[in-house]
Amino acid sequence: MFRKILIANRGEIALRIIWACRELGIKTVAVYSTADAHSLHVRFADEEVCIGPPPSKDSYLNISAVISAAEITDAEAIHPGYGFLAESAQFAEVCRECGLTFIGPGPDVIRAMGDKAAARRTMVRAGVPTVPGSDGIVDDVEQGTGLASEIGYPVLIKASAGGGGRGMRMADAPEDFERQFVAARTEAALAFGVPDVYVEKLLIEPRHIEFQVLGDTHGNLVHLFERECSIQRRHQKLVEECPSAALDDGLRSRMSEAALRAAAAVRYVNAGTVEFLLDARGEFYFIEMNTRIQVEHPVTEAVTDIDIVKEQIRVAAGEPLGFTQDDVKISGHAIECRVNAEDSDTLMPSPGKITTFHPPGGPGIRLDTACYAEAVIPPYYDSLIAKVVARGTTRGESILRMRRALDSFVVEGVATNLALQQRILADEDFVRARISTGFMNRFIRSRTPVERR
Ligand code: MV4
Repeated sequence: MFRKILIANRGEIALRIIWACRELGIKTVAVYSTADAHSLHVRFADEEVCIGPPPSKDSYLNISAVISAAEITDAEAIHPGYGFLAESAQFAEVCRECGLTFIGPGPDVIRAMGDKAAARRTMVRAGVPTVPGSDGIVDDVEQGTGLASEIGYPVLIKASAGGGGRGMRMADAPEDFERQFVAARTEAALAFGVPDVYVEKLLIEPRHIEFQVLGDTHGNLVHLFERECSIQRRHQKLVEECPSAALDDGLRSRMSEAALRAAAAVRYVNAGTVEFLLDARGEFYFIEMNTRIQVEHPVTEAVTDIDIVKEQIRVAAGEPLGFTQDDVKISGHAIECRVNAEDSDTLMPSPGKITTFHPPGGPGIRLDTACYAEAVIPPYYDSLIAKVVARGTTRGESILRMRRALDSFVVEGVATNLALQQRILADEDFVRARISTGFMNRFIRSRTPVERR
C-alpha cells in the first residue's frame, strides 16, 4: 500500500480523499492555489504545497507544478479527484514517466474513452447498444446528410473531444444540417482544438442512467448498480439517486451486463462510470464512459456500503478488489442534492464569504463539504457548497429525510440553490419519479416571474 498520496484537487472531493487515506493509514499532501490558502483540504492534509495563483490553468491544471509538489514531498501516488486533471491522458502519462502512480485507469484507456467517436466504435464492436448514428467521425456535409436521412431527423452533432453535453448541435431537418454541422465543427475546434464531430439520432427526453464500475489489475470487474441523473440544468446535475425507479430487475441486469461489457472492452481498471440514455420505450443506449470518480459517487456508497475512494486507492496499489459481484447488494435508497452557491431563480453563481453555516445532520444524512462559517467560495472554480445525501429504507423515506435536511441547512452570506432544491423535492412529478432530462426545462419554465418573486 502507498505510504503517501498527493491530492491534485480542492474542495469537498479533496477532503473526501483525505478521509479515505486516513482510514487506510496513508499520509496526504494537499496542493492549493493562493485562493485556497484557508481551505479545509489544506488544513486537514499532513502536508501542503502552494502550486500557483487562483486561475486553474496556473495551479490545479498546471501539470509541472503538481508533479513538482509530488516530487518534493516524496509522494508515491496522485489522486486527481474529478474535474481538473482527472481525465487528462497526458497527465496520467507524465505521472507514469515520473514514477508516480496515477489513481485511475491508464493513459491509453483515458484517451480511448475521451475520444467520444472512437468510444462509440469500441462499444459497437463490443456489442454494447449505442444510439443509432455514425460509425466514427463525420468529415463532410454530404456524408453527414446522407447518414442523417438514413437514421431520421432530428439528429445531434456532437464534438468527439467534447462530452458531458459540451459541444452539441441539433439539426431538425436536411436544410438545417449544413449550418449546424459547420457550427459544431467550428465550436469544437475552438473549444477543444479538434474539429471532429459525430452524429447521433436525437432521443426525445430520455433518462440519464449511469452505472458505477470498478476494476482491479487482477482482471476482476464489478458494477455497483446505477445512478439516476436525469435532473440536470445546462448539463450540471442537481439531484442524483440510487436505485432508479425506471429500472426493474430485468432491465437493471441487462444494463449492468452492458456496462460490464463496455468496461471489459477496454480492460478497465479503477473506478469508472458508463453513461446510458434510456428512452420512454425502455431501450437503453451507451453514450459515454467517464474515467474518474464522479461527484455523485456518495449515493452509490450510501446504498452499497462500499467505499469507492478507498477501493480506487487499493486497486491502484495493485491489491485485488475486496469483494465480488455477489457481495454487492443495494440496501434502501439514497438521494443526493448538490447545494451550490448560485441563485435559486437566476441560477447565477454567487461567490463570496459564507457568514453563517449550520450543516444538516441526523439519521440517514451524509454531508460532503469543505465549507464552514467564514469560508470563502472563490469565483475561479465550481460553486459547489455541499452534497447532501439522504438515505432511507424506501425512496419515500429518503425524500422525506432530504426535505428535512434541506430545511435545516442554513447558509448565509452567499445566494444558494437550496430553495430550488426544495421545489424539486416537493414537485409532484419528482415524487412520482416521473422524471427525464426534460424535467428541469419544464420545471423552470412552468414558474412565472411573479411566483419566483
Ligand atoms: C443525447 C441526448 C439525446 N439524444 N444524445 C447531454 C450530456 C451528454 N453526456 C449527452 N447528452 C445528451 N445526449 C442523443 N443521441 C440528450 C442529451 C441531453 C442530456 C443527457 C443527459 C442528461 C441531461 C441532458 C440534457 C440535455 C440533453
